[in-house]
Amino acid sequence: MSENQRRPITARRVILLLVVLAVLLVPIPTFHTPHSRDVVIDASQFEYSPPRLNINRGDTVNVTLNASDVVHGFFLDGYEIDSRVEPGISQKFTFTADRSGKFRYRCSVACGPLHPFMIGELVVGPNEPVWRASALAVVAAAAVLLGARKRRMA
Ligand SMILES: [Cu+2]
Repeated sequence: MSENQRRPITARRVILLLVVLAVLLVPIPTFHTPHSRDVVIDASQFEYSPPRLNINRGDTVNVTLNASDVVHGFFLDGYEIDSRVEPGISQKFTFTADRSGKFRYRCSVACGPLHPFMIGELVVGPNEPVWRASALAVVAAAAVLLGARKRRMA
């Protein structure tokens, strides 16, 4: 190859090189293995603490339910979990967060005038490492396709 046949360094080539370097150098995360999560929920007139739970899909959730004043209930929409808790006597139950989305938990025992407003929210989200691995795979595929197209055009 003579001097005047050398390919010019284009912005596209630099980007392709950077993408390839990113794919090679950024460590590929291991896929999320479901975890076991221990959660303590305190029920009192007329709220749950915490009012919102964020859980990764696939996780096993071990709930300890406490009541600090009167008898309360805990009904989790979408998972059909119903529990009743008396003050001083904790209730424990376990479920697998196998459905993504937002689910309300609400009191299922008439505990006072504002009982209908005793509501919390469970958010079952996707696993972030899975999304990151998928994004890296897409970037790698795009780099391969761009490289193939460049070679065809050359
Ligand atoms: Cu209630």
